[in-house]
Amino acid sequence: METADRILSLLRREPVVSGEALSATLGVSRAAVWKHVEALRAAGYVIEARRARGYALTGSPNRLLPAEIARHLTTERFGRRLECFETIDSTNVQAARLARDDAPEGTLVLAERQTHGRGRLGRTWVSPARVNLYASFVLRPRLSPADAPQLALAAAVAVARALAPLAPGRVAIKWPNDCLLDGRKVAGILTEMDAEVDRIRAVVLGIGVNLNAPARAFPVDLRPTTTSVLLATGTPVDRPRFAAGLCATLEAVYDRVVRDGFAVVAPEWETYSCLTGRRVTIDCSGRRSEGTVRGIDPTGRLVLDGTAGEERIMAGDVSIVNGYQGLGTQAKGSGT
Ligand code: BT5
Repeated sequence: METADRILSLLRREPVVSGEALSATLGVSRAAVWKHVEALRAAGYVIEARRARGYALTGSPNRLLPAEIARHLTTERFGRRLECFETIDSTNVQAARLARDDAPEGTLVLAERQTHGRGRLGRTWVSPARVNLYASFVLRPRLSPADAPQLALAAAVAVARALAPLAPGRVAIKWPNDCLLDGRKVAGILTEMDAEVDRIRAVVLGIGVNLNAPARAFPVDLRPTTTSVLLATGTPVDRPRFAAGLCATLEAVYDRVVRDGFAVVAPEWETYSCLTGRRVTIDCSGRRSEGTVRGIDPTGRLVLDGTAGEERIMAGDVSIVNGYQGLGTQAKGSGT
């Protein structure tokens, strides 16, 4: 552990710690302690100097700093190896680089801001600085490449589980893997795969969640269909705690899906689905289907009562015929 991290953990144990005690415990000079305290303050920690008594930690930054995330981490693998960037092109691009360099499963890349945040099919993910979560995980599932889309569906369940306690009963999943809050998009998922014909080398699972973004952070044309947790609930999210919580829900859901298949989380997925029973149109690479959504099958395909009978659809963009407003789900609690 670095000296600054050790200072933080000592300050967390006692209301006030003297400079002398810090210097003796850490085996560094008082001047060095002071220098580290100054650096921690610059990083956003509120450390008060109490005259004749010492230092008191009275506030932590709402920033994606490794030490802040590690404090809340309860996982075995997910987030244990962690890279945090102030600015990056795309966390998915960096995670893919790490994957090629043999990064272990669960390796996590986070950034405070993305200059080229990516959505699916070449679309853009708006990534304002220091307010949201931009996360990419390296996964090495023992699944056939054909089953990889199930990972994105599973990730949507993990994101919904992480969000549900912040806005109970208001979080929904829109197939395949958008997360909505009060019917507006709050999170998106992008999976990218490096595979041979019959074997996955790595999957990069990218997750963007709008946590504390104000409305002005989004382009005007996106505002009617977009939200953040802060915008929807009025309560700011503790971002490092949320990041660690997402690692936990993801590890739990992912391990089950890889072991037993998507079918085991499909019922939970359904409790969040805002599409079941709705009339939709689905655009699947230029091919359009229309019908009423019946649900999801055990492999993650959307089951549609279409004009020409039942259809099972693997991927596509869904539009709800009567619009998004008033979309609810059957999920009432945290979904755990
Ligand atoms: C997605 O694409 O929803 C996947 C987004 C994945 C983003 C994460 S962030 C961390 C990691 N690194 C990356 O570079 N990407 C991943 P798609 O379903 O194609 O939705 C994209 C569309 O959502 C855009 O065309 C906009 O209409 C809308 N959009 C863009 N930014 C948004 C935002 N911040 N919040 C809500 N909607 C947004």
